Amino acid sequence: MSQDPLFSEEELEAARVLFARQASFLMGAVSVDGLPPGDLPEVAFAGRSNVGKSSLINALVGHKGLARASNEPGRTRELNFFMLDERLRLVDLPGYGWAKASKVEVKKFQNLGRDFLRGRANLKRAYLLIDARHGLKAVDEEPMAAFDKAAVSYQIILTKADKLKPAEVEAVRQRTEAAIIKRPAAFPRVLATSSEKGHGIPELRAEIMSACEITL
Ligand SMILES: Nc1nc2c(ncn2[C@@H]2O[C@H](COP(=O)(O)OP(=O)(O)O)[C@@H](O)[C@H]2O)c(=O)[nH]1
Ligand SMILES: [Mg+2]
Repeated sequence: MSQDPLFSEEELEAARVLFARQASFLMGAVSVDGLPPGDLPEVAFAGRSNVGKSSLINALVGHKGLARASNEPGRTRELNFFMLDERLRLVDLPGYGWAKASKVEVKKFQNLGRDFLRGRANLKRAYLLIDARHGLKAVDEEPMAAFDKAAVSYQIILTKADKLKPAEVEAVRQRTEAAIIKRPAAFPRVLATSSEKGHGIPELRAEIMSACEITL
């Protein structure tokens, strides 16, 4: 896939080293009253249920069971915090677009996500995951509007790139970049990833390291 190199070899290597360090599940929160202190930089992952949020977190830290372990029923409806190297936290936001969730439940996840975004000064960036096979859908409008409203800088990540041909991924990537051009808080660049094959993972690690202003 023809993504121009964004980071130097040194930056990619530093990010690899950082993400190879100790990663652990910290806690799940069902309301913003029970959050960890805002003393460390955080990045959050949002997207429809099944888009690949937990798999992406696992791929980033090279630890297959990390996010999966917190994936028991119920857990996917919480804010899940993962600690990396005692220096930053990865936050798995509740999935949206649940076909079977009631309206009341949907509202609850939305409120939890929204309250978190609004009040989290140490949230450095949000990543909105979109299935590369589907591209942006009407259902993704809601989180984008929430990020724009809360002025949380966010970047769109295409997931499951291995399910398409490289040229198809590139077409979706460019189409998605064109679609978000006027979004005030959206990062203009869309990154294609595959948690399965590792595509785009080194670059995403470097993006996160840079967003959190971490140096080794
Ligand atoms: N082929 C492929 N499958 C993936 C990838 N990422 C996730 N999946 C699959 O998609 C399904 C949902 O993934 P999961 O990480 O649980 O999604 P979540 O609900 O957003 O946390 C699982 O069956 C994963 O194995 C990927 O990069 N490539
Ligand atoms: Mg999950």
